[in-house]
Amino acid sequence: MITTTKQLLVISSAALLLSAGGCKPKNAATAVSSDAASKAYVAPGKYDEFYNFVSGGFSGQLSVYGLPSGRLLRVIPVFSVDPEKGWGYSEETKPMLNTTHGNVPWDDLHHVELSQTNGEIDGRWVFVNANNTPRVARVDLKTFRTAEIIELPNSAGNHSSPFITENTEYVIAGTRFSVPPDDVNGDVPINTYKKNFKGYISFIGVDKTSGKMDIAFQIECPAINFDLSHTGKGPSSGWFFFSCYNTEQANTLLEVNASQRDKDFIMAVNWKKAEEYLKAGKGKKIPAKYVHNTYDDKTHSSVSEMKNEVTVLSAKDLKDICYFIPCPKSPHGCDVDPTGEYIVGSGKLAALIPVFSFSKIQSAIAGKQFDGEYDGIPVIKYDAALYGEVQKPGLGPLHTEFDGKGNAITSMFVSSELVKWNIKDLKVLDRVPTYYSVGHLCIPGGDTKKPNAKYVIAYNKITKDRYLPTGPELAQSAQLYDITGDKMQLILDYPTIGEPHYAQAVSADLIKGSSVKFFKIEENANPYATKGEGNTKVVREGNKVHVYMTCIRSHFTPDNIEGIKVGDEVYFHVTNLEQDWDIPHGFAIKGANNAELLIMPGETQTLKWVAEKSGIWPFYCTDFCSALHQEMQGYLRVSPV
Ligand code: CUK
Ligand code: CUA
Repeated sequence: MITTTKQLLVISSAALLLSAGGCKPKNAATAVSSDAASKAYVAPGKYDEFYNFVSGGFSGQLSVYGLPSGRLLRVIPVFSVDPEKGWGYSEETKPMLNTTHGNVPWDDLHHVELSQTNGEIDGRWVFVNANNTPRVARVDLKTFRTAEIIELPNSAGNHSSPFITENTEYVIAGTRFSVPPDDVNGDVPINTYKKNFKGYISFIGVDKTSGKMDIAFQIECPAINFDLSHTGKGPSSGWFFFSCYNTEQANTLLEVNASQRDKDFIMAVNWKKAEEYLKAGKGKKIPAKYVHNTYDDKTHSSVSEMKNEVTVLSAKDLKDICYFIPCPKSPHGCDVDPTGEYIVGSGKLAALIPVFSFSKIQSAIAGKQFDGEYDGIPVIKYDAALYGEVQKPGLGPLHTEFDGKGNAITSMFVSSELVKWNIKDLKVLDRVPTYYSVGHLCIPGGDTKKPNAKYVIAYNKITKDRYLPTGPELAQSAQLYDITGDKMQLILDYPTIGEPHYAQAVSADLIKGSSVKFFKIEENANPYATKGEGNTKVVREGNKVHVYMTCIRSHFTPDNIEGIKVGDEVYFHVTNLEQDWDIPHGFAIKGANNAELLIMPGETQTLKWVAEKSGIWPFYCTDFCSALHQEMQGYLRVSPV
């Protein structure tokens, strides 16, 4: 969540005022289940039941945990370089981080969304967003690697993403900052915000078979900040819901400006209707530059492509694709229940949780129960859309997930707790403390049609005294609760990598069977692949020297390289000849300032290295691969020109 210190002050003073809600945290002992250890215990050699994909926040990475053990299984670099995976250093992986701003090897990853078929997780891909330089990535769950990254034009800050439709037709992304569109000169006074700034929503089409993304179209909306979103399902299929803040359209968000209004909005988007308008030719092509990067598992390399235009629909001109619904005080989470009928808005500064009804929204639209328009977009009357309010749920409601048994669980940032409530009668059923200040929460499948409600996991913003001290900062923390009974029971704490915003979990059975164990060497289509030690060679082209090298337990071929001159650019094209699971080799050379390679079995990766000084330069394998790993080394000689 994005909260300034000032806002926090406002929230905590609200907390003091509102603390009559009876949500004082119980002490930890009562929250911990008496048989917690056995519930979280996965015996050595046994597999976990769930994969948990957890946002790494400002680490730019995605981490993968096993549940219920809380074991860290893997960290997947997405918007970051990562020495442990050799990601972003090789010539093959570098282009993945290209943008219109050059190579951007960092970002702030917030949300995680698993691909779905018929509204259920299908275990094929996981989509994640970059909040800073607006991008969406697709991670392939066969390889657990980033397969694709697409930049979003007309956007700045990509918080409200990636949220997907029931059959992964689209990944949807709303801009956090409204900005002047890319095709106009953006050099305008900031206080002309209302006039010159716009809020764009991107609809990224996803190919059913390959998963390949491209921007299908964008909807141009008034200058507003999109925060979070969720797709409709069942009756609300074809719709999308966004939380929006700053409906004051203030260009400075000091709270005097941004919290003037009693209510901000949820924006309901009829994307099926938008598709019809597109087909009818109502879209306008506008110039917009964005970069699209794809990694290919056959060439083991990535390509960057520059795109130049995007098709835009205007919400204002078309009138009936977007509707605003008032939602109390700075809505954050915007969550749709498994039936698709109920839409839960969570106003961070509100002392209640409004639940909207999709069928009421439809009747309100049909009967034009509007409270006028906001920048050309109809505003549905609050009461006309409202199903009801959860009263005094706790303080600082942020996000809601569903158990599939008619209940919702909402995270309360200010009162540090998870609150379970019934969707039909809106009564609070249970509450448990979190340690501390929970942000997102996750139930496996908890935002789909079919939740698998065995656990809920709280992702906390503050750790404080939960772990052994590690200096001024502690790892952020996740907490696992058993929710099979009426009462939620804490069973495990586990640290996370970076800030865990959203996370999703899925039954391991959906993924583990199709995991790639190695790449077939005969299918390796990297132009620099060497498919046998007999084919290794050193080729000079001017001052570029290509070393076609192989590695296999436990040697490099060639391992003595001469004939390199000062000033040469040396490209080590290293092919790992192993055809066995979990036998990567590494490659590093003394003084390499762009780090190392890590080459998976059957793969080729290239390290560029400039020979700056004459002398002898040792190289070696960085990944312990056999009893003779230490012997896996070689020398390169550089001579004066
Ligand atoms: S956000 Cu972090 S707690 Cu970026 Cu989804 Cu709500
Ligand atoms: Cu190869 Cu160590």
